[in-house]
Amino acid sequence: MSETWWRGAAIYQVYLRSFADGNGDGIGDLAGLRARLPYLSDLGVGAIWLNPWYPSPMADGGYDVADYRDIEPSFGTLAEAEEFIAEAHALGIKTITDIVPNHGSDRQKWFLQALEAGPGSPERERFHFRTGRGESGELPPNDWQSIFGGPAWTRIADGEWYLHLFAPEQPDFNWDNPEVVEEFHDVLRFWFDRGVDGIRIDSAALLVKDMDSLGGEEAYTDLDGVHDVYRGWRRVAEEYDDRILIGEVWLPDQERFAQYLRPDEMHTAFNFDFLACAWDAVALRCSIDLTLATHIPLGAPPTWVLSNHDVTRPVTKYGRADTSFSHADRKHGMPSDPVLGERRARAAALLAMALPGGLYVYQGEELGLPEVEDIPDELRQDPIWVRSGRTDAGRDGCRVPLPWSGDEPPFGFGTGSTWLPQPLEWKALTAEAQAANPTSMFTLYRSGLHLRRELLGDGTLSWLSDAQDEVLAFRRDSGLICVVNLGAEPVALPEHESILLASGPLEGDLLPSDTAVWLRAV
Ligand code: TEU
Ligand code: CA
Repeated sequence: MSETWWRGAAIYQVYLRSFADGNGDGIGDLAGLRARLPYLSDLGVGAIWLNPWYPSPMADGGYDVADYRDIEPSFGTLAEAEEFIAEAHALGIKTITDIVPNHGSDRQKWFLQALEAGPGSPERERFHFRTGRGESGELPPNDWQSIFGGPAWTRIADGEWYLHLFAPEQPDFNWDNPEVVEEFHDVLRFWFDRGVDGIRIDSAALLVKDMDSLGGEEAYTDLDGVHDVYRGWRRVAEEYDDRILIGEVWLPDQERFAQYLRPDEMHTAFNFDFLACAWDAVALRCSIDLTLATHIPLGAPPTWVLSNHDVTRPVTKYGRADTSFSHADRKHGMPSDPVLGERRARAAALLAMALPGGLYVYQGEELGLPEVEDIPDELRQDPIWVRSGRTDAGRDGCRVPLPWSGDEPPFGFGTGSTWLPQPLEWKALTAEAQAANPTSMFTLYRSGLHLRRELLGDGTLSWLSDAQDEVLAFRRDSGLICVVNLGAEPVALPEHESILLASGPLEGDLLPSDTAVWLRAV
């Protein structure tokens, strides 16, 4: 693949602890992933992005990193990670790993040293330690709130407080400290030296803080200094051939978002606007146009994300009366029609796959897994569940171990019971059952991803429908036409030479409601 492999790639997201278990302890691992590489190759993905695979106490599913230069023992060893990278390369699949720069684990060596070294020490300067307010410092230094709920400050034994934008087990690094900057350059080189092709940058718009600010997002989101960090990272990436930086940049303002894609910063970033958008033709058209207008002038490929490990599974989301998504309201418990949800999720998949640029597929999306909403309370692991005062069920429901084969749990995931329970109904959704079924979600994804390699990916589109239509129709550079009917009534297909793929059955020459089709133009 060329230097621009990533511009149109389909990147498959592996949440390792729920992908496949190689040693029977109920936790996914590198052995399980390596054994399933042929599955990913057959599915037709160009790259694999793995959520954090480093040693971690798992207070936030691995986003609390205890050692940036090693592998979590329950996942395997560094040697196995290197073998995995080589095996993926042999299949033409790139590897992307996740770097978490905003915060480390409270068990990470620097934080332990900071606790030991005491107030005023250079070790504490690598974090945000402060004295508290009130007569004896019993009140936090300011009123900033954690993104997971509750105060963003925790007090330690000697009376100082430290800042954590997420859980208390995730102390924030001080990005004004040159040692922090240097350390992460070195971590990037560590993984690039081991053959990693790309880095996904966690919570990329945070990092730099204005400690004098009263709080709210503007105190720690998208401050100007953060761009210096990524300019430095880009220079490191360019010491190597063909390595990329992918930002997790949640910013509603597209102009601010675009700043991260300047030629001396990140190569690409997730487009969450599309993910958050409701199943509505006018809204989707708006989101697509805005995305294209943001990316094309910068020369950056747009990206399309239908789901990830932080959001509600698409078949559940699209089966609800309100089909939009926001972190502020996950709509847990809102009824969802599974038939309608699957129908729309299939159409959405063909839409996202046909759009110009890069595509992200989160494990299980290709199996049409629903959100698991009835996980017993005592088994829930997401810190959001506890920190929100149990008002937000959190993200465990999209992180349940995958069903691979067989009639009962653990459905070929491994041999032992899984770390989150799998619903019995997943019998019908195993990869094995779906691979044998020509109309399954898996078969749709596999066909779509293979055709996409040939005919889609990076490039441009021209609209055939109007901005106010209930039908989205566009033509790609290769002559492929994608039509999605979001209206209630069937519509006539445009003139075409042949039908390449459809998300559901057609009614003769009519495209039914909530259905998408790929056509070869005449
Ligand atoms: O997420 C960053 C983030 O701010 C949101 O996606 C967050 O999960 C959401 O606002 C909660 O409602 C990244 C990771 O993707 C996520 O899994 C981690 O928990 C988070 O960073 C902290 O590292
Ligand atoms: Ca295991």
